[in-house]
Amino acid sequence: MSVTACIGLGSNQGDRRAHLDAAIDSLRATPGIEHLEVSPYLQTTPVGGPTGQGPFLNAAATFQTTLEPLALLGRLQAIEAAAGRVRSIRWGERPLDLDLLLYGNQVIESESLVVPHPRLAVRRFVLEPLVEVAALAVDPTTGRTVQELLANLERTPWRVALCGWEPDTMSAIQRALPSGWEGKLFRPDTGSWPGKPTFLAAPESQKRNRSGIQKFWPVGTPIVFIAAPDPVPEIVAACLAAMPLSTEKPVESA
Ligand code: A4P
Ligand code: MG
Repeated sequence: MSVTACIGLGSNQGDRRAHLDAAIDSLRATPGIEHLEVSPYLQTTPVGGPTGQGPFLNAAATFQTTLEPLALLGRLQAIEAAAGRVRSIRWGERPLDLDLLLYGNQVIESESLVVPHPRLAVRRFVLEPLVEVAALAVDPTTGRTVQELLANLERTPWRVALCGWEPDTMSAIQRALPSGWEGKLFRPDTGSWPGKPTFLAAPESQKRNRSGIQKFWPVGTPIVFIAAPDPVPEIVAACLAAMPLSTEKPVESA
């Protein structure tokens, strides 16, 4: 059966345009990949990783594929290797990075593959090209379309509600907040935040809490930070992953 997949492409080493062009050619020539559409290439400032890296050229592509997710990842990694990619420093310079962003509406969490890509929702350098080829594709972990995720990056969250009961939990979450955020304590057992939805705040499993985050993350309203007492680190990570922390802007289009 054929599935619509979306990938992100990036290069900040060597002849960046040639690396992206070659990757697109290799994908088009791959059996089991059809109807490939590619976005314009955007020059972007590096996010994370060692300082002193050159700017990236980023792009996105969407296609129909009959390859299973792991087979597709293997193909992407083979194309990266052919471009001379050697994995050393995380987020270091690379001639070619190919990330599987979306694979239909599947949620995959295995050791070697996490789909949707865990940082999809917070990365302008991914969403900006992706919106050009897959504006209406839905991220199954948030239920939001790519264009909604991108619009979400334009909003500056102005308030964060911390839910929970145990002081340790509260301080762990407060420590995890990026600087410049206003964190307020919200006690789900004593009332709701004015103008905010009522929270799902029971100390349920992580999955349940993730769906709570998604449910109470309406597009166009301030972000609500939801956490319950356990397991704290996973929930904090899930919350952070759902929030638009990215402020990076492309420096120019190329
Ligand atoms: N892996 C798990 N899920 C996936 C997936 N959905 N797609 C595993 C691809 N790979 C996935 O990836 C590390 C491991 O992740 C792989 O072995 C694979 O099994 P990697 O490509 O070796 O390492 P990486 O790319 O350095 O790490 P990562 O975590 O994928 O980095 P990101 O989050 O993709 O960030 N700034 C700008 N402006 N433009 C960029 O393109 N890219 C990064 C990389 C950082 N900053 C950037 C850019
Ligand atoms: Mg990668």
